[in-house]
Amino acid sequence: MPRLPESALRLYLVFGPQDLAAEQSALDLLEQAIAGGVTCVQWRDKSEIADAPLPVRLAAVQPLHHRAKALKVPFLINDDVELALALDADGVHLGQDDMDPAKARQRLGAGAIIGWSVGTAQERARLDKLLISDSEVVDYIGVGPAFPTGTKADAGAALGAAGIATIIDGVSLPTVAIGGINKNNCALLKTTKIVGIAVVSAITGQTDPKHAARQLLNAMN
Ligand code: TZP
Ligand code: MG
Repeated sequence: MPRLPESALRLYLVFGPQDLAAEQSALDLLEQAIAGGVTCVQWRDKSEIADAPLPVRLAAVQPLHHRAKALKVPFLINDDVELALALDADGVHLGQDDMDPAKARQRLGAGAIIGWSVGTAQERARLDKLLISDSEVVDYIGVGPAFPTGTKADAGAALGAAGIATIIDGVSLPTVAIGGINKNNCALLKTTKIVGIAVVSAITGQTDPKHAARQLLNAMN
């Protein structure tokens, strides 16, 4: 039994305080996005709160986790394994420079969902090596940036659909693409084996996040 059904990776919202407009509440955004069809949520805090003590980080995210749980949408934490543990979140998403996935698996236990970012041939080789030692350590991978993005300054060069297809060729794990994905370009990724898309600004940057989520799903179908 996979910890996360592939269907939950169909439309994956990634966001944090830094992605919200001045008058936008994180809870409202989360509710709107899920109402529009978002299937998984990742809290990616790149604001000053990320450097605050655990109780402060916990207080910022607890209402969101609570609501996502009530709505039966998996809720993951970017990078911050201690926060995920304290929150009893569904799991974590780790970058290449974050905690090693094998160590995170030890900390979080067998039930936690662990996602890992893979964006280059070297990182793919690191994934293959990890899966040889333990095929169950990671549940899904995030590959990107698919297209140019203004959301992550150090995202690297856009891979395009062809670059993504090359990196995930033969990979045994479900994959989501991330980076610069919007309703106009997401269909270009249908030629690849991705099971879903992860987005920040295509939902957070829209005046109607619910409608934006619906449009993304429509464009993928
Ligand atoms: N990882 C790779 S690109 C990216 C992350 C977190 C940012 C994606 O943001 P957007 O607004 O969907 O391009
Ligand atoms: Mg990181």
